[in-house]
Amino acid sequence: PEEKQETVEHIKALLKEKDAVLVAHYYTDPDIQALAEETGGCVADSLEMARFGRDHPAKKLIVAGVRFMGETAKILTPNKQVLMPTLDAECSLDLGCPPEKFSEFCDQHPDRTVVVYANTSAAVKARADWVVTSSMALELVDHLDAKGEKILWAPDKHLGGYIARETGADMLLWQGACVVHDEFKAKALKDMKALHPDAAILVHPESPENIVAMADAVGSTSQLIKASQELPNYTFIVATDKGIFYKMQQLQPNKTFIEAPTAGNGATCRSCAHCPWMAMNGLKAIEQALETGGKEHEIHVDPELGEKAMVPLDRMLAFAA
Ligand code: CIZ
Ligand code: SF4
Repeated sequence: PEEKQETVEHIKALLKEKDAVLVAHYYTDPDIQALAEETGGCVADSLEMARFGRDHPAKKLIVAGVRFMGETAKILTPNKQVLMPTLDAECSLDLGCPPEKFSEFCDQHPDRTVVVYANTSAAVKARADWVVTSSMALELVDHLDAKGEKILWAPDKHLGGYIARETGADMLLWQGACVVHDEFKAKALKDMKALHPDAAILVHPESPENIVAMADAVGSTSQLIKASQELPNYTFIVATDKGIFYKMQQLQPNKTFIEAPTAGNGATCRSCAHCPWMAMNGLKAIEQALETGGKEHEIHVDPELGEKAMVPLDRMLAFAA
């Protein structure tokens, strides 16, 4: 704990010295979220992270999250230096949607408007008409559907399926999935609910359909945090990355939050309900990124690709505004 406090103090000093600000996702380690809050940075979902990074005056952004979040920051602010605790923090949705294959898929369906989730590479975004996050995807698809547009959606099949069911839009789905959310199990969730009959179930729509079907509230990370404040329940079973408990518990200290089960027997495990790539972000890595600022930490996006990807990202931010 003493060593941790030293690291925290050192990071605080480095942030000032280097004119840097820490932007952290809700799924990162609680220590990182607390540090971002204490130093005037932000703790948010990927939409809010993008907006905050773009609008903040600091010269450097330290993005604690996974690679697409750092890339998005770089695309939106090419003149800022964007550093990440580690460049190895991937995302199974991004990995499961390689740009060449995706481009072929788009070529086969030229009549469809291409809508991609923010959890994609810069090259996939560059091929898209729209980028969305889970906090505004429903609204945007509803808007496009009302104009009579047919949609090609990538990469998350569960999120895409959820949006198609909710909006009735014609959506052709890329078959990607998140390694974390895909693991929630309906039978075990039913057993858990029987043990906590008064609990409300909160579900991120990257989860399978049978999990979404059991939810009292479905939504993005920020929407689930809001639901945890607004619903009258005192116990919540939460089907998303457990990093989110930091913010939920902070806002509602008298409520109890339980991880939704990921194994068939209802047991939970250390690595379940937590993204292995988000877990690669640590205080030491942040300290090192700030100290060296070097190539092991800096995000680069090919400028030409970045310019193309900026178009649907700007559209996203304008639509969500
Ligand atoms: O699962 C993710 O990566 C999420 C929820 C990202 C986001 O939109 O904040
Ligand atoms: Fe990607 Fe899933 Fe991790 Fe989010 S939780 S970054 S969607 S692998």
